Amino acid sequence: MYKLHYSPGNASFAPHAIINEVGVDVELVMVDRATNAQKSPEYLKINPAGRIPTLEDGDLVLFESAAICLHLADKHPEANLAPALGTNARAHFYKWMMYFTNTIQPDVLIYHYTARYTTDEAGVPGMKAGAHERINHWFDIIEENIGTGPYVLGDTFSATDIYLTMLCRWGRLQDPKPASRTKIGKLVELVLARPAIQKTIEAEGIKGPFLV
Ligand SMILES: N[C@@H](CCC(=O)N[C@@H](CS)C(=O)NCC(=O)O)C(=O)O
Repeated sequence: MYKLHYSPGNASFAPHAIINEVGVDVELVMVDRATNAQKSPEYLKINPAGRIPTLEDGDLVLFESAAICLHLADKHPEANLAPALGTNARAHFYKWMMYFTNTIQPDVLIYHYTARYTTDEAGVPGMKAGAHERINHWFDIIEENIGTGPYVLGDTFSATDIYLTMLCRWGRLQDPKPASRTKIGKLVELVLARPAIQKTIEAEGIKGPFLV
């Protein structure tokens, strides 16, 4: 049984959805962001970065959402959430996971938490506008480079599709919305139709349209 420290719709969403895709039991521990529980001394012992999520898997305590996703995909090969090691498909899988977590995610964080990234309050609107532009460009790159789909890796569903769907939710305030792009929109629709994803949305208590 896994223990996942989460907050609804946060970076814990992808690991949570993967756990549900795999079909194993999970104990969900809500991290109360209203009280900044992610910065409490107790939580910092398992996640020194003070961020959500953290996964406990027996003796293993893991932070960083993408790392948790990769670990879960590796641990449950029967769920086919990652292509075989050493294949070209696996290389593309790594590329997209890193692109999502390393290129898009930091700009989404800058967009949502702009004031944290500067000591110059007057520069906040400009920084936010810059992040907005870059995020749109990053999503355009996905749209133009994921091939014929319907998934990130072609006709095979993988953990990358779940991660991208989570990023589309975070980017829903963008103009245009990430999922308004043809291929991304179709992909996200397929992901959201999956029972495991619906189960995750329900378990996290996410109300209303996922992408609006
Ligand atoms: N690189 C980290 C970032 C996680 C992250 O930024 N989580 C946000 C929620 S989506 C968070 O913990 N925010 C609260 C805070 O930074 O205090 C990961 O992917 O796990």
